[in-house]
Amino acid sequence: HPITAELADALTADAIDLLFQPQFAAADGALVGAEALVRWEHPEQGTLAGDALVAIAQSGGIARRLSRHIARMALSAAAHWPKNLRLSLNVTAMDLFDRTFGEELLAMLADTGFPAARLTLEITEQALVADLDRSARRLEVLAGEGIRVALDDFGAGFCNFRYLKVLPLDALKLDRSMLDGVTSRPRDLAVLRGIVAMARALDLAVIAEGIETEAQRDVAAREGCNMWQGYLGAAPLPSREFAAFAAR
Ligand code: G
Ligand code: G
Ligand code: MN
Ligand code: NA
Repeated sequence: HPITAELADALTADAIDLLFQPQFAAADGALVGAEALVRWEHPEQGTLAGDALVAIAQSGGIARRLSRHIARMALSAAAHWPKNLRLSLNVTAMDLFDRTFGEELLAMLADTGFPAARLTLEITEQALVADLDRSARRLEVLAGEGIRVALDDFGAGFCNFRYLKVLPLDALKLDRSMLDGVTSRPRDLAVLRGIVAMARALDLAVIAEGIETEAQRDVAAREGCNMWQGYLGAAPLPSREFAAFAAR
């Protein structure tokens, strides 16, 4: 497949971009960290985002290479951030099932000097379906090193509550569809309330994503979400712009 060869070339040429979307504390609006989001500016196809890139890499047998490249870029950038800021990194099922990914991640933390305690791995529900017990074991090793784990896209797609029982989770990241209607539809608000109550009972932090309006942010904060992320605060930013944003 030609595009997988192009992606391999782009990795070699260091031509893959990593953006950082700010995340804020709900209580006072303070910047608390950023999520790394990968992008590839393809000459003909335009901007390819994370999902597309991961799919191309998987079909070309270079998924491991892409994951390592992203992790290294993200940790290298985050190592220069103010010491109070956290990094969130998306990981796939393949990353979790790959025995060496965890070891390499820990080695990259050591190399870059970014502390494990300031790293959060965002895992999607979909990513776990293949083998939940194996995912749990892999994550427990990383959690033992101080890395936090957030269940991403919660409330969208395939949602299995067994994940909440067996995975070493620290946070739930609510899919933006969970926040869409909270300012206008009582049912949507009731669902948000229920999820936040459940998260509290499980001692999980809650992060609301896709926050686009002040009204949404205010509801999220009032209902007990701990953090939020979305265009209201900032779009995903190139590394230098994020550093400037963090310095303000
Ligand atoms: O901002 P964007 O449209 O790229 O994000 C879409 C989705 O792509 C994210 O929700 C996430 O699931 C995935 N994604 C983005 N960046 C990464 C990445 O660095 N690694 C992986 N595995 N997935 C990513
Ligand atoms: O991996 P995750 O699903 O958390 O990635 C966040 C996704 O949501 C990325 O695709 C990012 O570009 C996108 N995004 C971030 N903020 C907003 C927002 O306020 N509105 C919408 N519609 N999308 C957002
Ligand atoms: Mn994510
Ligand atoms: Na998400």
